[in-house]
Amino acid sequence: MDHSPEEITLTEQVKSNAIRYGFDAVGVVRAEALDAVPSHYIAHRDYRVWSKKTGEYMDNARSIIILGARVWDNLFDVVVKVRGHHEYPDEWRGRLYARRMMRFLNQAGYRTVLEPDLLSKKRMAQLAGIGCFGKNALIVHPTYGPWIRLRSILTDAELVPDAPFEADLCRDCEECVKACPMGALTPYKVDPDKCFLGMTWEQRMSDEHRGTYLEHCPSLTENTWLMCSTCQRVCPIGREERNTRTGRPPAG
Ligand code: B12
Ligand code: SF4
Ligand code: SF4
Repeated sequence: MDHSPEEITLTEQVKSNAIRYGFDAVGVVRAEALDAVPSHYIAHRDYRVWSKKTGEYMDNARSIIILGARVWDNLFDVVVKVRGHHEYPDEWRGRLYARRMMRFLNQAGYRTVLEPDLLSKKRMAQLAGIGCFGKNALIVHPTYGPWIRLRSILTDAELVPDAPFEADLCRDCEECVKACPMGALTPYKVDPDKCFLGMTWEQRMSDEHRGTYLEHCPSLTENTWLMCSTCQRVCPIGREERNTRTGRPPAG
């Protein structure tokens, strides 16, 4: 499909702004291309539903901007207990960056929907060329490995789409599958009933799992702890890049 000079310029602006606003990766998918993927079942702790189509979030949606933010520190995998429910500070960060992008598009006259949650972000990221679908069932970026978190914006702006990511970066590696303490991974698939993240608190703290759970999801303060990231830690892709952020130098 041919794109007008205005669409090409707008896409370039969206991409350079994404980096300026705080993201580390950005890609574009046509709404039509995502809708062409058959719906799938989403099994989450809090809901079990079928994925939706873009039209259920916006009339005449044209494009999806998928945005990746690197997670190079344990801080980004923190969960906070807030008045009986759980919140994820890294999500606050990603949404803050994404709102900057929405403001830019809204001021240019386009409509936007932040985080249409029942559209597959992993599928968007693969279709937008951000990375491959790994054996850990996560998107693996060629430089950052699985250490990115995804945010998305649906818009009626016509943008130039990226080419899908076709290569399989995993090849014959299976480190994540072997490392999962719950046996939740088979290549390219996670069993949400076995993964710690998909379990209820009661299941995690049962006599059967408590010890392993506390080892892989250690507490930080009275109300915060880390999500399990064992299947990401063993991944050779992006490990070096993660280690380049060294933090504060030692005193003296
Ligand atoms: C539900 C959910 C879970 C469930 C798992 C359900 C599942 N089967 O994926 C639970 C609670 C267990 C979970 C755990 C985690 N999650 Co989660 N989760 C989600 C959520 C909300 C929906 C995912 C979903 O729809 N799953 C259902 C499956 C069937 O859908 P899907 O995998 O997207 O569907 C497509 C692919 O499976 C594809 N496909 C299937 N096989 C293959 C094979 C190949 C080769 C290809 C190309 C494609 C392909 O086809 C499907 C249709 O298009 C997304 C956010 C979102 N709204 O998308 C985050 C999300 C996927 N989670 C994420 C993360 C980081 C995690 C955790 C690491 C926890 C954490 N620290 O946040 C763990 C990792 C567990 C693991 N190894 O997968 C990130 C992934 C980032 C990345 N790099 O990919 C997301 C995108 C959240 C975010 N905003 O960044 N999660
Ligand atoms: S997050 Fe932990 S429990 Fe879940 S699949 Fe990865 S290693 Fe297994
Ligand atoms: S650990 Fe190996 S198999 Fe798993 S996602 Fe990384 S490269 Fe792929």
